[in-house]
Amino acid sequence: MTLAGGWCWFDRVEVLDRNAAPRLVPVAEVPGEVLARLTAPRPDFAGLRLDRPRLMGILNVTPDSFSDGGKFLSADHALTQAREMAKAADIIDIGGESTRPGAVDVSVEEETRRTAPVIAALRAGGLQTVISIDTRKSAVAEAALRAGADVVNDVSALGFDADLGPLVAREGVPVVLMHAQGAPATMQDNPRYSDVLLDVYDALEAKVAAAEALGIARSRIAVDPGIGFGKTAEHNLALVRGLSLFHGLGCPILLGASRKRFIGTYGQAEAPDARMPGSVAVALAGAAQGVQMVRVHDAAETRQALRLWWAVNGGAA
Ligand code: HH2
Repeated sequence: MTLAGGWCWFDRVEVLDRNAAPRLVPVAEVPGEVLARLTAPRPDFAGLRLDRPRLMGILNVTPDSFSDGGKFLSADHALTQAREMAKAADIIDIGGESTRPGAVDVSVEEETRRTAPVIAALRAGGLQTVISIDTRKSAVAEAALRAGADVVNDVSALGFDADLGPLVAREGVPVVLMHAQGAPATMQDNPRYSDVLLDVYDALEAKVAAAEALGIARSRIAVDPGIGFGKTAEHNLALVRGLSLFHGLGCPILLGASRKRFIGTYGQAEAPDARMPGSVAVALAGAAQGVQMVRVHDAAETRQALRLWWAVNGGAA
């Protein structure tokens, strides 16, 4: 069977149960509706076909992001970086508020001032790459959409600002719903799960249902396990290992592991900008499980790695 109409296949399914050991069963034993969710080709996302892994390049227009904070705060630097990234990325994700552990909140005015003019300038300059706005706030998202953004990427999965879901529904734009446990300021204080993979799955399932109830079509929703958002290094590793489970939600999956702390932990790379190789390794691990989109700082390097991974595995040209 083909996984999500993509480039991976399977002939068995692992059944996970909170109260029993995992067991492998042949596809013939899998209920029809579960199999349909796992196999159905995903609709295009923001006009992108999901028949191969897509790259989302990160552009943080912030003074304090954990990895690229302060580097692209001036409009000139942001524009240069976005144009450079567009050579390798399918989507450019623009954010004006750091959500790193312990980050402080930014006002709507400041976040809008950082992001909307950059998006407008990119569009005025003729850039056609899909742009997502990385925000939890409806006013910031609205200004970004007016300026030419195509996608809303919300690390709170529409849980922070009650007006953001209705805005997404009204505008008919695609949205990324990311799982997070707790608010950025405190989320790394002793995060706990009974079973991290199943807890995140169930939480995302509820978020997708809530979004649908607001009138957001499932075909416009992508899900993201939220690496590093209220998770220990072990939690992150368990989520990356079990990524293919999330295909059961019937939505495209986005994975954002780039340069995060667990890459430093397992990769023995203290400085965030020394974590590119480990980030590429995790992006390839995602591609191997059929993850349709990976969010990265190092777009050119990840693109090269994905091209080779694709060619070696016999992917279509
Ligand atoms: N991670 C960050 C921000 N936005 N969005 C999605 N969908 N998935 C993620 O994993 C994700 C995200 C945090 O990383 P970064 O933007 O590099 O840092 P900061 O929040 O410090 O700006």
